Amino acid sequence: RHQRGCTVWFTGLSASGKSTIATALEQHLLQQGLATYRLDGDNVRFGLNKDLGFSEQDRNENIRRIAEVAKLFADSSTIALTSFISPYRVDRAIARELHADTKNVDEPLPFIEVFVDIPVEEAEKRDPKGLYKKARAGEIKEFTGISAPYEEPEHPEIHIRSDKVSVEEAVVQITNYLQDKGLL
Ligand code: GGZ
Repeated sequence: RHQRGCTVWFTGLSASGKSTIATALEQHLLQQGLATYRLDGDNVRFGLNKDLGFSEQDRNENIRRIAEVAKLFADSSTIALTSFISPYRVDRAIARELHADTKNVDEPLPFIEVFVDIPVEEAEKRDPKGLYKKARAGEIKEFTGISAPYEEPEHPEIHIRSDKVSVEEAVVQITNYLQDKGLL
């Protein structure tokens, strides 16, 4: 049977574990022989979106472009995994609507929002890159969770408490969901 594409959209604070979970999920899917592609800061913010910073407007455009690219991957029957903070509800709604829109593709593409939920205090304790520390010191402006908003998803398809479950458990939670929906 031919693989169906979809977009698994991770959202959460810096240091919430989005990229770690997305990478583990990618490994799992590749081992199953499934086509998958991960979009994250390293391959998008330094390339396609290198003209964008972290103002509200730039984040809107960052997310819009990522959603368009993820949709193309999904349309090519690939499982697209996106791992960006995507702090604004309206931007995630636009990404979702884009996947439902069939103007430029044959059929609606499934969009699965995964909220990687961690209290900001826990993310700040982790602070693997020292960014929260810099944000507190005022060296980074408009830092999500400190001096810029993070609007929590109200109805994500999947909710992961990343300070309470292991990466492996999170991967199982997501693959169970995808299996239930006939996407694996
Ligand atoms: C939030 C920032 C900022 C500001 C640089 N606010 O932990 P990281 O380093 O590797 O992940 C963060 C990443 C966020 O980029 P996104 O493209 O995911 O953001 S958004 O979806 O809001 O457009 C962090 C780093 O970039 N970073 N400055 N001010 N994170």
